[in-house]
Amino acid sequence: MTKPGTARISISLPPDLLREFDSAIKQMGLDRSKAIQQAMRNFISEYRWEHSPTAFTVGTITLIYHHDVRGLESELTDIQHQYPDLITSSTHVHLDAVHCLLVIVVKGQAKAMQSLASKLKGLRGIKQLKLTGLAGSISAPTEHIH
Ligand code: NI
Repeated sequence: MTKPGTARISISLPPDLLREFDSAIKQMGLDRSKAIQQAMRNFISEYRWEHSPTAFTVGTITLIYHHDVRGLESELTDIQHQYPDLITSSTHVHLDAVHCLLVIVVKGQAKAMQSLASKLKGLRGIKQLKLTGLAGSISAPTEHIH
């Protein structure tokens, strides 16, 4: 899509909500159109993420763990090796003497991401884990075949 064009809409909403919205987007440096577009994309993305487990999506799994828990690092690696097509890259940051941050970038089906995240979450020594999926941001690979 090179020139998407523009559609104009008119909406009704409570004045208080509009005031809060305008105040928030002003702090973010966004105009109403840009802010509503982002909000709509997030809304759609969230819906698809929850209702289309087979949808093609991108996301990240971010976790903080204790690196000195025996066997944990090798279990983390073993589990990631079960998802070679899903994982595109990962970054490891040594946070302090005992904590590590691992960010895994994933691309594929939502249900595969959820499966990977839940396997990692179950390991002893994981302090926090967050899966963020951004459904609808990109096309599934098969759609690129003409
Ligand atoms: Ni580390």
